[in-house]
This record gives sequence, structure tokens and C-alpha cells, in this order.
Amino acid sequence: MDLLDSIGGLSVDEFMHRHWQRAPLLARGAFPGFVSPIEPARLFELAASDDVESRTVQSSDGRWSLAHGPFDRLPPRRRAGWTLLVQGVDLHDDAVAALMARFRFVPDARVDDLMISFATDGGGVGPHVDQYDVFLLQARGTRRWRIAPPGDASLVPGVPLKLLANFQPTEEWLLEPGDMLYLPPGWGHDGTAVGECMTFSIGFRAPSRREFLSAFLAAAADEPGGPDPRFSDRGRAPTATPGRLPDDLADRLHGWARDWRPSAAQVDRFIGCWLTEPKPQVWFETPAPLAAARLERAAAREGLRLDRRTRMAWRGATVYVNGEAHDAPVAARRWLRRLADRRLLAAAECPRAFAAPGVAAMLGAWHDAGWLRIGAVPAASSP
Ligand SMILES: [Mn+2]
Repeated sequence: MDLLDSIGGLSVDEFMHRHWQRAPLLARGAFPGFVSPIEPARLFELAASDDVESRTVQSSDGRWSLAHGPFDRLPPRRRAGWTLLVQGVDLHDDAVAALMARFRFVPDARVDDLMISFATDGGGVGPHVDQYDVFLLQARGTRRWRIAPPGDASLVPGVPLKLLANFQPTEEWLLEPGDMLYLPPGWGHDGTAVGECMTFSIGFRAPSRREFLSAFLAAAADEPGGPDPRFSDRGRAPTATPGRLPDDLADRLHGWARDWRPSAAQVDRFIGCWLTEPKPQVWFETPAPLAAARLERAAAREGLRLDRRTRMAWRGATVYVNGEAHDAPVAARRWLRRLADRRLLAAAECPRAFAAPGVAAMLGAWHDAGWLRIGAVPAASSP
């Protein structure tokens, strides 16, 4: 896996310091001689599949229409002004996943997905803002981008899309294949196809406090076990005001709400599981289960790699895979961390990794679940 070594004439280090979360950057020729790893025809195939999130946007005379996939039929390619957006293409195509891996100078936990937009001449989704950082990589043809600093966020009423009502672009560029535009969250942007074109959006996610707490509190409420005291009012005197909420009941509930504290371990565990949880539409193709000894021999011959859909992370003594937490004995940690960081174990590393306590059982279970694949490199063509 090769990380990008420069972006628009800056080292990745300089880019992260000066631009990430701070300021847009146009990087001409970020991918010199770029050739899209995916053809429009393959994108249309993906858009027809019901485990792929896709939508179309069309506009004419200021009227916008939005439709959600899967699409058996798309508008004709010769018709101007329509866009097909396909989310999560990195989950479905190894070559696209490999392109996305070039951005792993940002932690995986911040990565959302790679979306591809195909548009015919004049197509676009209108001026809008996103909450996320994005790299807009021009993959085929030409797109005109106009951008505006964060500001008036009011929206056009009565349209099915979130369109900025007062978009006032301050810069404008034509992007050709291999050019890339980085935008921090909150910048207005409007991309219009000049002739037929295809653009890749490498998108990043960042949880908000409310999103996190809503998920965490729901999970905490579902957690089984532990004592579960119940309110009791033995000895209560008769009431003449039955409509009134009793103070003893309110006080008790107050106490429960205010005294509740998750343990640090509980929060840690939730964070790792939540951040590695695959998106709801993700499913794994399960291979025929392999006996432990056969997996170990195959791994020693060909190495292992994480399936492109697998999300894996580590923190402290724990590794997290696809929403599961595994406590790793000390001797196992370096191998599991290496697998998370590089997404592969080379053939020569596998015998030592399998010998570390607990590792063979974890790798075996992940292999049988379709999370881990034999072979350090994916086969040339994606399924
Ligand atoms: Mn956008």
C-alpha cells in the first residue's frame, strides 16, 4: 500500500498542518496520468444492486428531482443534466478500495467512504455544504467546481435536496482527470459536469456529541447484568392529591439519572465497537470454513489480508473488528495491531503470528466470517 507522498506540491505533513480542517486546496495533477480504476458501465451495474446505496439527481429549468436506487434503468447517456451518485464503492471494488488506501495518512476511524458521481453534460447536485472533509478527485472528463467559504447556510425551500439559497462562490476551477480538490467541512461547493464526467469523493466522518451520546446511551440501556433496583414506597400515607407526581418518586429517579456513570472500560469498549461497526448495508461473503491447521498453512504460503469491507482498529490492549471487541494478550498485540495498521500479514510473518496466544483462534473465526482473506494481495479482478 502506497500512501500519497504529496498533495498539490505539499508534503502530506504540510498538507495536514496547513489545510486539513482549515482551508481548501486545489491539487493539480495530484494523480499524474490518472486512469479511473472503474468504468461507468460497472458503476451502472452497482447502481442496479440492492445492497448498494445509490441515487440520481436531475435538474431542468430550476426544478430538481431526486430518486433513490436500486436502478434497473438509468436515463440515456446522451441526455444532458443528470447525475448518478453511488455510495461506498470502496466496499464493492478492490481497485477502488486500494485507491482509497492511499489516504490512510488519516486514521481509518475518520474514514467514511468513497462515493462516485457520474454526470452527463451540465449535471450536478447544486450548491451545498457537507459536514465532512472531502477530497474531490476528478476521475474522467471535466468538472467545473465553484466554492464559497462557510457563511449563510440558509436553504432553498421546497426542493428535495439541501441547496444553498445564497451561494456566493469566491473561486472557480475546471478539474481534469488526476486533479483533486480538498474541502474542509462547511465550505459551500457546486460541481457541474462539462461534458460527461466522473468524480470520486473520498469522504471522512466525524461524530457529533449528539450522535455519539444517542448511540452510547442506547447501547448502555441495553446492556444486561448488574443490579437493577426498583422504586418502592412501602409505608406511604394516603394522598388527597392523586394527580400530583410524588416527590419521593421524582427524587429517586433524579438520583438514578444523576448517579449513573459508565465505567471507563465500558466507554472504551463502546467507542471501539461503534467506530468499527460496518454500515448497515454491508454483508460479508463467507467462505467454506477451514480447519485451523489448513488456514495456518495457507497463511504461511500466501499471507492474509483484511477483506475490503472489514473495519479494524486497536487501542490499548483491545482490538476491535467489525463492531466486536477482543482483548489481546501482550504477545498477540503486535500482530493484531500490525494487521489493523497494514490490513495484511505477509506470508513470512504468519507462522510467528499464529504462534502468539489467542491469535490463531481469532484469525480462524474472522476467516470463517469472511472478514479476513487468504492472500496478501487481492486477486486481479474484483468479484
Ligand atoms: Mn458535497
